Amino acid sequence: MAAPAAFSLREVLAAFQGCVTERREVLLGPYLRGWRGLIRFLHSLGAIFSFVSKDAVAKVQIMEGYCGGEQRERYVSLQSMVEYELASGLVDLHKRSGRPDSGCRTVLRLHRALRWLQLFLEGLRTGREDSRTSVICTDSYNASLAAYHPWVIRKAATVAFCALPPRNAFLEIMNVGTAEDAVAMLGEALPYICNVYSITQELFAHHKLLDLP
Ligand code: 1PW
Repeated sequence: MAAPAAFSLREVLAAFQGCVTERREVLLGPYLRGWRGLIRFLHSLGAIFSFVSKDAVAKVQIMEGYCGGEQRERYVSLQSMVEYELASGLVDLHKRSGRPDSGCRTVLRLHRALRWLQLFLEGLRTGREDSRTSVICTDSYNASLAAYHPWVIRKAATVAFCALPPRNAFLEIMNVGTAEDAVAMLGEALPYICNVYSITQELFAHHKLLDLP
């Protein structure tokens, strides 16, 4: 059996780079590949992060089901998904009704988490060498995803963040080279994540989907 390819965060971030088309559509295939890679990365941070990754795994699985299902051609991009699910009345807009989770509400959760990732990586990139990863992570979480989480999840997340390694060790786990190489890679890759985030935000805002239950 071939050894698994060395994991590098560079490839994960490249998936997000490849998911925007010339017409500013966000392709679900590379979007989910990016998430799969991020989840692998979270696993490499240790068991304490498995509760963080578990929900992301569940969300990615739901989306992979749609992307490989009967209506797969409707799930090529976020734009085609939104159009299809809204036109077919598949999205619970006010209250969950017990129907299967829509692609729209599922992607919305990943989208909010992507904002956290973006802020976190940006904080890591611009942070001083001696800055604490756990503080950067907590600050970025509080400025984004925390607003959508009940107290008990916020608490558990904050405890998990304390287990993060120091900044330079963290940059090395990314497997991009030295800490300086990792910082340079983040500088290149982050604009692509930002772009995916803002296109999705615009699309969901336009269709009033930012508060889906
Ligand atoms: C080191 C930084 C890495 C950032 C990776 C981002 C992973 C995001 C996963 C956070 C999950 C926390 C626990 C789960 C909470 C769910 O209740 C919540 N899901 C999310 C993604 O926020 C809401 O999903 P629900 O309950 O409405 O189906």
